[in-house]
Amino acid sequence: MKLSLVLSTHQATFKALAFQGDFERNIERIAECGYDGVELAIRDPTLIDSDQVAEVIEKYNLSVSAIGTGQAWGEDRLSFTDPDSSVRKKALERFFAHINLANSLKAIVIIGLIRGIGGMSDIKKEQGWLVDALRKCSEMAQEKGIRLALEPINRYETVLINNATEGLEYLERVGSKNLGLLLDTFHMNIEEPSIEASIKNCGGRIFHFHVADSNRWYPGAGHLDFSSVLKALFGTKYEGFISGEFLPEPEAYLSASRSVSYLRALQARIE
Ligand code: LER
Ligand code: MN
Repeated sequence: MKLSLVLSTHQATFKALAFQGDFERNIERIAECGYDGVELAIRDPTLIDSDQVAEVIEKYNLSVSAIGTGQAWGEDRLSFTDPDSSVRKKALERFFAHINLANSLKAIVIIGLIRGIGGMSDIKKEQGWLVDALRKCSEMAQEKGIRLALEPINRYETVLINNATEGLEYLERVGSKNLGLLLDTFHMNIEEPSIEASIKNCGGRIFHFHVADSNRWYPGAGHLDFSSVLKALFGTKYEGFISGEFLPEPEAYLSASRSVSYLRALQARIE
């Protein structure tokens, strides 16, 4: 089981991030907690020096599990479904820069809220723009051998792709082998009739996995049955990272290290 933790390279308004602030110090602490990798939430790849980032991550023997792109929406309001075609174009250009960065860091690229929250125009139009953008992104990523992970996100954050079934429908419509799903236990707890059944149903289309408990604290701090969730995930032969995306509560380092101990103890009991 490979564990990673989401780390934002810059200050962000999104709160479910254990660490923010000094980059090297955070990488050091993530390694100390026993993680194998780090998921980098990056608003704009031009704001970072990718060689320097890679050097620091390598120094602490970590790898990059994935690149998160949601801050392009969260901070800059760029989305694939904005009614303004110039904004949609800018969102695609931004995502292409994320793909280029992922190429040098050997990571998956996440499609979360960069798709937009929907409801800004006719829903059919938005769905069409989204399929079109997903095709363009998959095509560009395919050329570089990069995999993309589309994340179903709960209804309180977007009306576009709330659950695993809708996620699978989009994969069908786009039809690219390098486009899969990112399942997040926090969203699944809200939207899926059965988290385990949905994991099983997505099977080999799961490219990345986010963990947070029912209250979006670290796994073990809420009422989700992670033993059963992990069993279902391992049952799909998933070999990717299990990435912690949770609130820094009661404190960043504590939440990060409690998540590792809890998940590793569960894994030992499952095997
Ligand atoms: C991002 O991975 C996520 O889970 C969303 O809740 C971001 O808004
Ligand atoms: Mn997530």
